[in-house]
Order: sequence, then structure tokens, then C-alpha cells
Amino acid sequence: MKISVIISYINEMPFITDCLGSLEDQTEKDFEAIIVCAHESSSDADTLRGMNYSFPLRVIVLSEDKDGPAAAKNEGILASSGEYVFFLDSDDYIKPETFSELLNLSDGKDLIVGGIKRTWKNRQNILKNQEENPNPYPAKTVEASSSLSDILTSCKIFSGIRALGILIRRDFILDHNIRFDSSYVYYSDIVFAAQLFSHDPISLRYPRSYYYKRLHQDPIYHPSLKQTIKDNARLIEVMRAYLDIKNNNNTGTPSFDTEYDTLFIRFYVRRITPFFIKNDTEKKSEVYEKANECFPMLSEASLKNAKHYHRALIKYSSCHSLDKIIKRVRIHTLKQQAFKYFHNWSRIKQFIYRHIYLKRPMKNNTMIFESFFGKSYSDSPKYIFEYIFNNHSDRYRYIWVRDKEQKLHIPYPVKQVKRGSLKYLKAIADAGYYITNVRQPMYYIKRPGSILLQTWHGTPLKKLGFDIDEAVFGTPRYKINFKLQSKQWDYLISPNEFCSETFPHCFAYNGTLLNTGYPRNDILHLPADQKAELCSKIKKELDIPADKKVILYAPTWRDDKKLSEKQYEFHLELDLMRMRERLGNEYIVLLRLHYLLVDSLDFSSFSGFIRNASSYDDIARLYLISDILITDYSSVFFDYANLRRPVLFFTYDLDEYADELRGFYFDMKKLVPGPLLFTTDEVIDSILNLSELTKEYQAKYDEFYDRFCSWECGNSSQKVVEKILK
Ligand code: C2G
Repeated sequence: MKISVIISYINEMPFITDCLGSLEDQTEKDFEAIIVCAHESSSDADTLRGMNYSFPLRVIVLSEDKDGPAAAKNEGILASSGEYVFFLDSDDYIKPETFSELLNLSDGKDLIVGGIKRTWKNRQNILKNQEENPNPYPAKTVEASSSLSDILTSCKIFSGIRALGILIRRDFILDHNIRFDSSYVYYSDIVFAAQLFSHDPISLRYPRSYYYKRLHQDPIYHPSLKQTIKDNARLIEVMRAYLDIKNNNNTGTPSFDTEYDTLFIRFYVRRITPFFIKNDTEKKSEVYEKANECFPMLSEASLKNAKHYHRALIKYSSCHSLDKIIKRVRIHTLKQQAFKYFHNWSRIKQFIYRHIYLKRPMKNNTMIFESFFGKSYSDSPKYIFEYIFNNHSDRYRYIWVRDKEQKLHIPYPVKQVKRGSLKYLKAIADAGYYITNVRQPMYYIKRPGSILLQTWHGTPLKKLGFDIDEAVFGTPRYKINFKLQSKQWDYLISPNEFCSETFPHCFAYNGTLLNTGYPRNDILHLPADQKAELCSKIKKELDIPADKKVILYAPTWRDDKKLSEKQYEFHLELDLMRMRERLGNEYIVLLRLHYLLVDSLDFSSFSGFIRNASSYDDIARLYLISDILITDYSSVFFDYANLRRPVLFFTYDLDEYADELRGFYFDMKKLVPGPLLFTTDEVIDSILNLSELTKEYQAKYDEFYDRFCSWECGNSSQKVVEKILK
């Protein structure tokens, strides 16, 4: 057996298939895998044993007295039989050519160290990327180096020293009796690697990255070990590792000694001092005391080689109080920020927001409203605003957010500010109320006593926030940011019981839920005569002949069709020519694109049959004048169902959307109150057989209505306003 792969496992079922899948795909097949399960995860052991792979797979469960990743790795070493061992964490994965390439270089070596790449993406995504871009590493960058010092330098920072991704000769470990120290919770790798290096191994550093270290996107429901340990405890453990290595003379040669010190100096400047300026006093002083034990260990040579600021800060820190260190770090940080601000107008604006606007008294009676990032005067913020304006107009000052130069068409005397402008920043700093249907900007700072009402914008069919397994199309911080934002919401509107159950989890939200239904749907419950009057007004506005039957087509956006920030591409899959041919003059199609989709469609050759209503502000008014809704996975049908009119689902990419993009909360086939259709002809057939279809779906529609629409009966705006006004 060439290699024993040692995988320490703790509660990482969602990730282990990526890890084992990457072993299955190895081009070199001469290896075994040993999973060592933490005692607390023993219930997963049978599932792991039952997994079917072509390589030998053993599962060992740690006894209660031996918990932790260090103990797991030691157990793995004892159980291994390969010529080499390779440590792999169960949430990480490796490239298919890892073992074959490392073994190719292994002749006569004790260690072959490959590079580690940090990623928040899953393996499927990385493989897809590689297929599209097969050779991301130009040959000239791949030069192996045999200097141990090079290996250490590649760690960049003291806490970056790892045992992962290294092919290690097993006899080298056994001959020198090297083990992981199980008194460490997270950083036992540092001391283990230092022990390896101190015995002067014949080593090679291969600067290709084979190993994907997964950064956990979801620190709440699927945290990494690092995310579960408090910052101060982690910093202290790293410093303890440094002291252990230095005190036990485990650093090897004098030049190697200097390398450790250099890595430690960087660790102090980059990790510890930022902690000093952020955290509370008690935790800080603990960390400060430990750092003070480390300073005398630093060699003169390492200080001499360090950057000027690093050297000065270490010297200053070793003879000054914590308060003085914090002051000095703050001044340095401010200088650096000032330099960055000076070059970047949006940062200058945010600086003004934080240091000037937020210092002024808050205006309790100023209300700021925003719908879809200022793209329209619509959705629940519109109806809440109109209710307050019509009932309490004198008590408040109203500001609407817009996204473009041109103003929103608002039939009331209100001020408008452009999102991101200085006026906008002043408004959000001043306002006693912020009412929005999308996430507020990350730089928004909530003032004590202010009220942030998050109306949100739909009952989710597609998974949302923390419920998306891996949000590979967002940013690595997608979930963390969600948590930071939802923490600021005082109220969140829920349209139905399903949302009241789902929202707290998917937004990691524990504020107040307003179980009121959506204010945006009040208009759908107007008395019949008012509804008819409004419909004819809207039809006139859009120049739609009164006798035509209106089909509203309102698809959603697709995460993988990104063009730029908040802009996605859309392909129209409905064959309009065919529709016009078969449906004739009786119908008109209103195409309504989602606000994230770029509207570049030209319908000039279909005039009279199709109308582009994408820039029309309020989709609820389009619902009112439509006889049929066609959609896909958009939340629009949950709202439209309030009208009890027919809904068709044009789901031409159902499998891809459900499996690869987001995943759904429901089995769509079972849930929706209309047929799933896959071709234009199926859509046309359904339109032509509408009365039969309506009968067929009647019972399902009633059930759907009761479940998702029964809270909405025309007075949701009133209910919300009564709850939020102080
Ligand atoms: N919308 C619209 N036109 C469309 C699609 C959507 O005006 N063609 C509006 C509707 O008000 C809809 C809202 O945008 O309810 C949200 O659209 P979705 O298609 O559901 O997509 P998304 O913005 O991703 O929101 O909880 C809901 C989810 O967050 C989905």
C-alpha cells in the first residue's frame, strides 16, 4: 500500500461526499482511506461504513476519553499501513492528480509538500471550472524546491503552518515518534509540523495547489471547527504553539528559528492587533498577557528582517500598556484607511456617513422607503407608505430611494434620494424608520431607537439564505452577511404560515415576525366595483384593448447567468411566433421580466400581440388586469393566487434549476396549483383548454389558497402600520 489517507471526522456529513469523491477520482489507485470519527459523531459511523467506494475504506470511532482532531489523527497514524500518510480534513477535498504527482516526486523523500488553496466552493463547482479552464497553472511556475526554509516561508503566517496536504513517509513519523498533541483544540498541526521539520527530513516543496481547504460559508448551521472556537481562545492557542516550539528547541537550525519568528511577527501584526482594537477588555488582556510571553523569544535577526512598522510595533508592544498599543494601532489603521479613502469616493462617502451624519441627532419622524434597490415605486413599501401618508400624513417626513438619475413616478409630494449618494447616506443616518423589501447595505449602521422594517419580497419556492446548501453563485460572505443584516431588522413581514416557519431559519432571524400577510397584495382584495374601475384605468395606461384576454408571463432570474453586479441575462424560451399563430387575436401577452434581468428584447415585429411591461413599476397592478399568469420558479404565483385565476408553469429547465442552482422548499409537482409545462405547444394547449384545466386543478387550488393566501384579505398594510408606529 502506497498511501494511507487519514481523515478526521466530526459532524461533517454534508461535506464528506466531496472529500471521498475526490479520492475516488484519484488517478493513482494504490491507497486506503481511514476515517477517524470523533466520539460525538459515532452515530454517523455506520452511514460512513455503508458508503460505496472502490478504494479500501475503514471507519474507526474514537473512545470518549480521546476526543478531538489531534487524537483522531494519532489514531489514524497507528491504524495506517501505507508507505506514506496523507492528512485530509473531512470537509476538504483534493485534485484527481494529487497522489500520482506527489508520488512521482517522492523518490527518497520523507516529505513532499503540496500547496493548499482555500475555497468556499464545492467540488462539483471546481471541477466544472476546471473543465472550462483546464490548465490554470502555467508550467513555469511549477518548480519544486527542496529547501525546508522555503516550505516554512510558504506558510506566510504562523497560524498557517499545517500538516495537511503533505505526503509524509510513515516510518519517518514512527522512527521519530512524532504525534499530534491532543491538548490542542485547533492548532495541533503547527506543533506536529514543527516536529517533522526539526528532524531534518529530506523534503520537497511542490508549489502546485492540490488541496482544497473549504471555507465554511455558513457559520451558524454548518460551522468549521475554527468558527466554533472563540477568537481569543484561538489566538492564545497559536501563541501557545509558538512558545512550545521555541521552549522545546523544536525549531531546528538557527536560520529556521528565524523563520518561525518572522511568521510569528506577521501573525501578531495581522491577527492579534486587529483583535485588540475590536474586542472587549477582558478577552483582550488575556491575549495581551500571552503575547507578552512571546516577545522575549523573538530573535534579533527576525526583528531586523521585519518591515519597519512590524518591528516598531513589536518593540512598542513589549514595553507599553495595552491601551497605548491600541492607540498606536488605531492611528496606523486610520492612516492606512485615510490613504484608501482618499482614493475612493464611495469610501469617502461612507466615512462622512459614519463620522459626520451619524453623529447628528436622529429624526424620529423621518421615514425612508425603498423597493427593489430603488428600481421602482412598488411592492409592500409602496402600500405601507400610502397607508401612512393617507392616515398620518402630517406626522412624518417621507423619503423614497431611487436607483437611477430619473425620478420614480410617485403621485405624492415626497423627497427622493439616489441609492448610494451622500443625500441617501444622510437620509439613512437621519431616519427613525427604514422600510425596505431588500437587504440594507452592509455599511448601514443601525441607530439605537430607530426601526428597520424588512418587508421582504415573496414566499420562497426556491431556497433562500441559510437554507441554500452551498450558495456557490453568491459571494463567499453571502450567508455571513445575511446574518449581519437580519440582526438589524426589528420587524419582518410574513405572508403566511409557511414563511413564518421558514424565515427565522433561512435568515437566521430572531426578531419580531409580523404575521400580517403582504401589504402589496391588499390591492388584489379591493371590492369588485373598485377593482373593475382600477383595471380599466390600468389597461388604458398600458394601451391594452378592453376586449383582449391578457396573459402575463413573469419568469424569475437564474443565478448562473450573471452579467455584472445585480444584472442577469435572460433567454426567452417561449416561441412567440408559434403563440401568435395558434392563439390569434383574442389574446395579448404581457412580458414582465424580473428586476435583476437585463431587458434587451425587441418585440417590434410582434406589436399588438406582445407588450413589454418590464419597466412598469408595480406588478400587482399587472396581476389585476391579467386573465392567466405564466411563470416558472418565481414567487409571483403565491401572490397571484389571491385572485384565484389560472396559473401555468413554464418550467423548461426544471431539473437544472432545482438540482444545480438553488433547490426548492417543495416538490414543485405536488405543490403548485397548475400544470408544469415544458414546450411552447404545451403552454398553448393549456391556454386553449383553460376551463378543463381549471376544473382539474380546482381542489388543489383551494388547498393552495388556504395554505398561502388566507392571511391576506386587503388590510395587511393597516395591520403592519399599527404594529410599527411608535
Ligand atoms: N417580480 C417581478 N417580475 C418578475 C418576477 C418577480 O416584478 N418577472 C417581483 C415580484 O414581486 C416577486 C419578487 O419580484 O414577488 C421576487 O421575485 P422572485 O422571482 O420570486 O425572485 P427573487 O427576487 O429571487 O425572490 O422569498 C422570495 C425569494 O427571495 C425570491
